[in-house]
Amino acid sequence: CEFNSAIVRKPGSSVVQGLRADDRGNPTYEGVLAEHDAYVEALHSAGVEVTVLPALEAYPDAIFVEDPALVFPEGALLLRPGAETRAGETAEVEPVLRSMFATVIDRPAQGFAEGGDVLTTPDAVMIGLSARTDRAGAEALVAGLDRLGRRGRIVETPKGVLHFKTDCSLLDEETVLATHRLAGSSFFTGLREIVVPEGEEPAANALRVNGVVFVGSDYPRTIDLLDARGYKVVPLKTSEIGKIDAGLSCMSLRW
Ligand code: CIR
Repeated sequence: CEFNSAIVRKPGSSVVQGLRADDRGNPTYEGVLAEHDAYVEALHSAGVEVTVLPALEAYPDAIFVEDPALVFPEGALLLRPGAETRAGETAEVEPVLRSMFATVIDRPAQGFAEGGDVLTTPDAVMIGLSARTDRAGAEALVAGLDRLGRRGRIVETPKGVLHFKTDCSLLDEETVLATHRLAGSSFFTGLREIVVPEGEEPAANALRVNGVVFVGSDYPRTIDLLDARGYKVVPLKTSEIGKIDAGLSCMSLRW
């Protein structure tokens, strides 16, 4: 949960065509831009140095930089997104990562994995199998993590859930915030679980950065709950990016 650096990508106007499981209408470009700006500002305020990459009109989902790569202080790994329209995003972020990291592990020859399916805990890097991350991709990722000296562990993303981290986030070294459908799974043994209140499931994709936790401002009961547990919550608006299935972890790569 301690980060000095982050990469984000400015939204292009094509972002309104981003992928979504249920269509609740397009987000507005101005709305996404405002939410993105506030997010970058919040990262700055949390003490993170943010590199802002230029917009990529050809890839509507490219602001979700978390998905085509995975980064750690010791190196970066290139991934192959399982969403066809997002496959080209890896090549766009690759030169940036090569300029910033001494070690960059190449994209594996086969299999799919997206960073949204990856939750780093003190014990292991958890990789959730999903419609975007298959077994071959997850296994290749475990091998790549091994080269960085990290242990990967393959788990299941609940059915019908976009990414593993759609339903959980790490609040500190001992605590995970999770939806009811994920909490109580055997995945989080050794971690304390805080369950998001029913009806506020998307709040589970929170983001702990240094001393604070970013939480969607549409989820007041989750905010109160975390507040009562002693967390310093920074509420951030996610109503527009939420229409394209995004939460707070997906808009940055952090290390
Ligand atoms: C997608 O479906 O790929 C995007 N519309 C949302 C990606 C969200 N990514 C993430 O949570 N890591």
